[in-house]
Amino acid sequence: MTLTLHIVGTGAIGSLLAAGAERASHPYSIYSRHSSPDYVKVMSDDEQIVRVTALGSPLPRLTGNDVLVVPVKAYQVESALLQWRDLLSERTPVVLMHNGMGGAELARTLIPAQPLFVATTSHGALKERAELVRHTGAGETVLGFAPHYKVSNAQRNQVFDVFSSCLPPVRWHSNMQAALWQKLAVNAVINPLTALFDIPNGALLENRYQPQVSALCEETARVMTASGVTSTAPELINAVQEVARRTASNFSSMHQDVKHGRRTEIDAISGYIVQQAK
Ligand code: KPL
Repeated sequence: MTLTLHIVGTGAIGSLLAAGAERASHPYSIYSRHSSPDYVKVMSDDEQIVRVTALGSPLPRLTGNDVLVVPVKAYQVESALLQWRDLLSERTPVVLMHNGMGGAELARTLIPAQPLFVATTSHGALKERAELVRHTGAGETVLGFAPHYKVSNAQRNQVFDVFSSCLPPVRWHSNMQAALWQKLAVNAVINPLTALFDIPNGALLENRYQPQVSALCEETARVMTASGVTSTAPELINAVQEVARRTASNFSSMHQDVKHGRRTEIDAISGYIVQQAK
């Protein structure tokens, strides 16, 4: 059975997912934070445009034939879950997709009975204007159960199939805690440094930034290892350099947030590491 995809918000990744669903003719809805319908154009790297229409309120009631994906900023996860929790059946799977940590812990208190997954993607997407998202680079999506959650194989396969149709390629990860820490470590270096120095991701490969890159990786590897996910500074430096190379001309999401005077995800990224260290 194919699950209908429901996407919260018209952020860059949510819009990319909707465009993928539109292209694959996969049943989906995307919901705008505004009360009236909205539209977003998503431009792929070959300049093809897919237009998706985002629905406003009232939000629908979901069943076990639906999946709710929450690709919002870390600090918006709580309000999104509060907005949707009374509309979910106990069989509706929920997939969290945000930078930084803390979402799964929050979900455990707000929607404890829900089948819960987490996903990260290295596809690059940039919201250039309210109604225009650009797919800036192909990547892959990593999907798994949220830490301490486990659901049936049938449901796992259904959620996997949705992502395989809409945001491929998808890799199933049996230890998302490790995958999320890995992504967190990369974000904790690239995001704040690119925002502070006002540079694209690729500039971080220059020699002059290596002292900060090494110091952050050293510190993060120690906290990561103490939290039960063994890592070393050289491993993290390699991971950071690989992402910086692959997304060289992109501006990180935190660079964009600072540039546009928006709230950043620093608390869920660097703040989480500091909190774990304590
Ligand atoms: O996830 C990102 C972000 O900008 O938030 C990276 C991986 C750094 C790519 O820009």
